[in-house]
Amino acid sequence: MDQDTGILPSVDLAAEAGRSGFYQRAGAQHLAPLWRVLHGLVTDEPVTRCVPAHWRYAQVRPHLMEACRLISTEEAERRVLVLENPGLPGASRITQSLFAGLQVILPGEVAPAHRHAASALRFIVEGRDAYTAVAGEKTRMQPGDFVITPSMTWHDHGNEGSAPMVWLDGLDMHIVNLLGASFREGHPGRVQAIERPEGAAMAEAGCNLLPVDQVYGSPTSPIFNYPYERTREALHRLSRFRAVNAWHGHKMRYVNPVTGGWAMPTMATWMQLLPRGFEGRPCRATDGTVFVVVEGRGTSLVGGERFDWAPHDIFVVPSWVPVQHSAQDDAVLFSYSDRAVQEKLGLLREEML
Ligand code: 1HN
Repeated sequence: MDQDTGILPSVDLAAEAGRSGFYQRAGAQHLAPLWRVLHGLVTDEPVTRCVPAHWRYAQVRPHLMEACRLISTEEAERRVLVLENPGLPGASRITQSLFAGLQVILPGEVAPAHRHAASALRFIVEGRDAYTAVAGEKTRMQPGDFVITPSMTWHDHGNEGSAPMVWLDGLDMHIVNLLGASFREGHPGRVQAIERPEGAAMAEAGCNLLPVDQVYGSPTSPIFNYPYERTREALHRLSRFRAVNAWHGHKMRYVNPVTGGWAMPTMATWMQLLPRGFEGRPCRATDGTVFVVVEGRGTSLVGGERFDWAPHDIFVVPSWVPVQHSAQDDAVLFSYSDRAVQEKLGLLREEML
């Protein structure tokens, strides 16, 4: 098979010249021969141009700070540097299906309110006390927090702290766009009205209790900030009594407390603790996955590549590429992928090697 065209091996290439007139005449009627593209459309195994990649935060950060000197949040709407997969330049993709970017907001700045069909996750990298407001409620964000903006909810951000705030934005707009389902609206005001006290969502749904008179219609978790303080404590407590998983260390998934399913309908999210000296076994899965290093140092072998990572680094494991983690210190990794979609469609495959 020709890797680029997907032409079938059974097709006689010498005979193809004699068919070119037919291809032209059929093409004029917007008809094309499947046998020239079939194996590129339906591949034996996952084929993606997405490659393993690693962004060292020490090398990324100066560019974020330079962007702050060059453009305001007002002008940019969102001051984000896109993490472009090197195999997919210009596509605003970190995996085949997902977006990742690093957003920076300076003290006193506001990122104006808007809403869109794409869902977003924020994973806080550095800084303290910037807020995001989602559907009428504010939450202040701290490093390691996992924050959700559900589809079509108004959201604006502001930095009321004293230092630049940086977070990773993960979005599913490529999935939304694939389906032709994109909508976006700017808010008539610069920021939305705040209608609920800070902490309301956590009180309603974050304590293993749900109000008896609440009806849940959204496929997204009602918790929109999963604070690192609580996540970290859960992982460390778990690690004291529970056997370590040979592939993942101590790995937990973020759940929607209403359904027990993923916190978001499209993007699956996890946090894992790799105890000091952990030497993981390799595994692979069909969901290309983005990792953010929260704490500690370690190494991940991704296909043939070796990534030696440190706090705030980001790396990506493409679909079906084996990955194997090891940790020098107690290390904590956040990750997200399109697994929530793949599971719903019955497409997910995973191999523990
Ligand atoms: C967006 O709305 C945000 O709201 C961040 O902070 C990144 C990347 C692409 C499209 C929309 C935000 C985004 C985005």
